[in-house]
Amino acid sequence: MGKKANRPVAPAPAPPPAARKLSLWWALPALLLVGLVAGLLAIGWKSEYDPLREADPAPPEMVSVPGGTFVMGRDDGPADEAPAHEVTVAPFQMDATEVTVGQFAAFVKATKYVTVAEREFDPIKYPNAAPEFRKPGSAVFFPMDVEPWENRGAWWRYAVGASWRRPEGEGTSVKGKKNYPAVQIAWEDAAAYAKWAGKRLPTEAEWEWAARGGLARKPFCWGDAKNGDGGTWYANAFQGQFPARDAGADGFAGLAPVKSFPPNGSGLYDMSGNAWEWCADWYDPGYYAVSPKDNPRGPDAGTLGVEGERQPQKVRRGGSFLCDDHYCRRYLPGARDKNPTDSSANHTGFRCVK
Ligand SMILES: [Ca+2]
Repeated sequence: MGKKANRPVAPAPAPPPAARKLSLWWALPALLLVGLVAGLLAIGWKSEYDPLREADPAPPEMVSVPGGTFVMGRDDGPADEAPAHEVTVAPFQMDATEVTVGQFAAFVKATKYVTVAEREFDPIKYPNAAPEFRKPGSAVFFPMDVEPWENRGAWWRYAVGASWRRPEGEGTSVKGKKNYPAVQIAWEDAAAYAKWAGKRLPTEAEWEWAARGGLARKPFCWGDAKNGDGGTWYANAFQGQFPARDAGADGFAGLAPVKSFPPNGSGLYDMSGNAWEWCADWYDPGYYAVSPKDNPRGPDAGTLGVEGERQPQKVRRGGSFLCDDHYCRRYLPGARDKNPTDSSANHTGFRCVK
């Protein structure tokens, strides 16, 4: 009995081998995974934000835009272009041209996407819409003999049936225009295309850096010469008396096929004129005063009521075939414009980056 009493207490039974295996099974791979993700994030973060990193080779429809630092905006122009401020942008790739009708048609064919302009009227979203806006359609430019400053925007009409397929409304088409920029594109249409194409819309800073094509603080994407000086046309804009009659001295009254004018220093076509191009950024007229220096991505939201905005707006850049030197000079690389995300018109398209 005494022997029995002095027997050492048996150790607690070991956990079954299966349980021990299970705990080791997740612990080691989990640690490795955490380490791997942290490492990849660190590399990705560094490469995305390093302006000196070499640009990746571009696919055929895109060009590589190197990173760099430039002066964005100006102090002697419209209030929303001030203050001039230094911005650094990392390298990226940009579509050499505005997204064409042919490219947009491929997207629609693949996805059955319906653009904002083609959608049935939504009385819940737009309870106060006037009767004429209650059919699918979009804004179309109609020439008229008015003094533009006293009749701002009077030349825009809502055309029933206008869409990227029928840019000027019922009875018009894009037949034979595969190489024209796709227009009547709302911001959300552009964003949907970009996502499908594995791309994204450019930030406003990327857009302006690319538009300047390596030229520092020049008024135009191509330098100092005025459009048409010496008979050389650099951009598809408006000649003649705006908005009554586009004389088309640059060869086009209205849109032009992409690549109809020479590229800028970055190898990009139509960064000035032809069609407005949507950017990723929300619009805030005071953003330049608070913009970070490195890779600015715009404010968190669009402003309301600052300039009479009833909806938050996204930035668009580059001007269009309707720009001229008297009324709309916004075909300059630093000029800004904006519109609500659901708005479209026959002078507004886009291009993508990645
Ligand atoms: Ca023109």
